[in-house]
Amino acid sequence: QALTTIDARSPVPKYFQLREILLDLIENELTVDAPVPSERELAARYGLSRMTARQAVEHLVSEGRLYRVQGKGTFVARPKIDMPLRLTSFTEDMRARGLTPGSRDLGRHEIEATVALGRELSVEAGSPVYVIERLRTADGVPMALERSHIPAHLAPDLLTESLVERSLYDLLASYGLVLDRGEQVIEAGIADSNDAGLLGLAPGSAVLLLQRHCWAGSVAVEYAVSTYRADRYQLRASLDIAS
Ligand code: 16G
Repeated sequence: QALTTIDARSPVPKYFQLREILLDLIENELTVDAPVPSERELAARYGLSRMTARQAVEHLVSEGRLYRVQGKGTFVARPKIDMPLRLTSFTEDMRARGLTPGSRDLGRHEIEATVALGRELSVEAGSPVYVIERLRTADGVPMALERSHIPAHLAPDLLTESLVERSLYDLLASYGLVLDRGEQVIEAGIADSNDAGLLGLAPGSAVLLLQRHCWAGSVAVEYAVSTYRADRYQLRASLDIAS
């Protein structure tokens, strides 16, 4: 069942060759949650040291292609959602993939903008701002926590609307706020125990921290601070030549 063999004379490091073999196995032969051979078996099968086998497996674990269960072994991870960096809503993104989007309401309230929040939304400190916190799900599985901040004067009564079944961007459009420009900052982060609990992750798991600013024309409409599961998402940007 070995797909290829390790070429000892190749300039490609052996662990990398094994990684390729394993990737081929993951993509073409094994299903999600299927066990992969142990490091000992891999080492024996491909004539490698345990160290080399471990290096290849560890690489794939850290990339999120495999996961380990203490005392049980190493298994094939679910492929991540490949999310293009575009100005789309969660609802649109999930539907485009044939997944059912969902939301759990974690809180909706009106606050007074701090100086910092005012700066993000181009409103004066003290201005009323709506905060909408949601747990976003795909086919019922928690994917992300989103905290959207929207200047209250732009969308009066927004908080009376349920956003459990409804897309926030659709709702904003009904106020005439059609988002046409966005900016996003992406950082690596670690889930704290609260966020980990909501996302169904072990505390200390890696997450993607996203901050998004959106505008409708020259009006700043949304400042969103989101936590996405790093084990479920990879982000894709298309790159233009810098002019
Ligand atoms: C996206 C945005 C979020 C926005 C939401 C609206 C990121 C990472 N995500 O998930 O800011 O609030 O879409 O989704 O910026 P909805 O229209 O489905 O409610």
